[in-house]
Amino acid sequence: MSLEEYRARKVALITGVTGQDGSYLTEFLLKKGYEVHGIIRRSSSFNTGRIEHIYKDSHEQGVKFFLHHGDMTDSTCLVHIISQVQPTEVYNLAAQSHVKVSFDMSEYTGDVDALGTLRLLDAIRTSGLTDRVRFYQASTSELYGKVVETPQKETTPFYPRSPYAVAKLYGYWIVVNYRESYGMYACNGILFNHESPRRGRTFVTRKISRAVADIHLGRQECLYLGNIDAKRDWGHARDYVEGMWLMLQQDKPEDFVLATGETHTVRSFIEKSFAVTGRKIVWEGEGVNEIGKDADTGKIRVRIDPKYFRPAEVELLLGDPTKAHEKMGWKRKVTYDELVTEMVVADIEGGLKNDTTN
Ligand code: NDP
Ligand code: GDR
Repeated sequence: MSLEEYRARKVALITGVTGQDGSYLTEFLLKKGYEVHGIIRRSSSFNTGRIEHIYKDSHEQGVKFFLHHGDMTDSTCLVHIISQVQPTEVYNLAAQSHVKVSFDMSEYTGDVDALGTLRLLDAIRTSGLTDRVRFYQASTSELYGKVVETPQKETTPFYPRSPYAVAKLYGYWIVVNYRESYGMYACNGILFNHESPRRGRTFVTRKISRAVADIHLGRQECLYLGNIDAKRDWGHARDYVEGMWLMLQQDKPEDFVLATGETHTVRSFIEKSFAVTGRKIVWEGEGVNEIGKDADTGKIRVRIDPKYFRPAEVELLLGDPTKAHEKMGWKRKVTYDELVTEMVVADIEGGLKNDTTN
């Protein structure tokens, strides 16, 4: 098969398909006419909640979405899946993606996020597809870590601040190395935080939106958080998966920052979320003794729990997406206010239905 015939098949392989981004990317690629293959981990509990609505039994007519069991720590299965699927595009989204957890599971995080990326790139080489596959790596604004320059862009030096970020630094450079060594079409998307109603429940935005919904529904009294003065550049995951795809449609492979160009504190996210339910939060006290009270009822709705502090914190992230805008025409569509509202409303509706997915 010629290269043109091979690429015209439009077959995508997604690692981390059961995650927040994997689910949005699958929807996006299916709409574009791709055949989509995803790698899922064997689990004794339910881990397909985010893709359940897309998945159809493979015996049905016209199915274009397929799942394969595998793991980023197992190169044999990665080689097997790549050889079998013969993808035109590979999106490496699988990761132990929780920064705080990476301090507790540092070796595992390195194995999955750093060496897992190497294993996947090597599986493509072993399968003889180096010059046929386009590769997307889920790199992260966590690479910037300690502030060296703001806003952060493609040329800003890295200063990772967690085992997660250090593992992702390896992932970033091994992708650059395979591009330069073997001429692979491989790109790093340096994505700033992106959220949605499908965000994992232990990430701060979803933790807040769920708690605000549960407080609104009378199911929870108080929300416990760590550093509420951290600042993040938060966008919507749906906008960011389009940017991932765009990176693989360019004439030559390059690395791109995707961000909104705005930054907000965790504190602001809390205030905005409560405002969606008509509540105003007023702050009293300082440091670990700070509390957030309901302005009308005086009830304490937010407290600080130092167990959520990180051994090293990333205080400020603010991205500059100019390159992505100028070269690919990418721009976020969903605003910060729209994101907060969508998440809180979805959690209220989910709570009303007793929805326990995600
Ligand atoms: P999630 O945590 O929601 O999803 C991670 C995915 O990786 C899940 O499908 C998970 O499977 C899978 N996974 C974890 N460990 C393994 C493993 N050992 N083998 C195979 N699969 C594994 O992350 P997001 O969707 O939010 O993020 C996607 C990627 O983008 C990640 O690499 C993340 O680090 C990166 N990123 C995310 C940003 C964000 O703001 N969301 C910003 C920048 C980068 P399971 O469902 O079974 O747990
Ligand atoms: P982050 O996201 O570390 O930026 O990584 P997270 O939502 O976990 O934290 C954001 C900020 O909120 C502060 N924080 C809390 N965080 C959590 N999770 N729980 C709390 O109770 C809490 N209280 C305060 C944190 O200290 C931090 O400053 C995410 C992940 O998706 C990574 O995979 C991705 O690479 C980066 O975004 C970009």
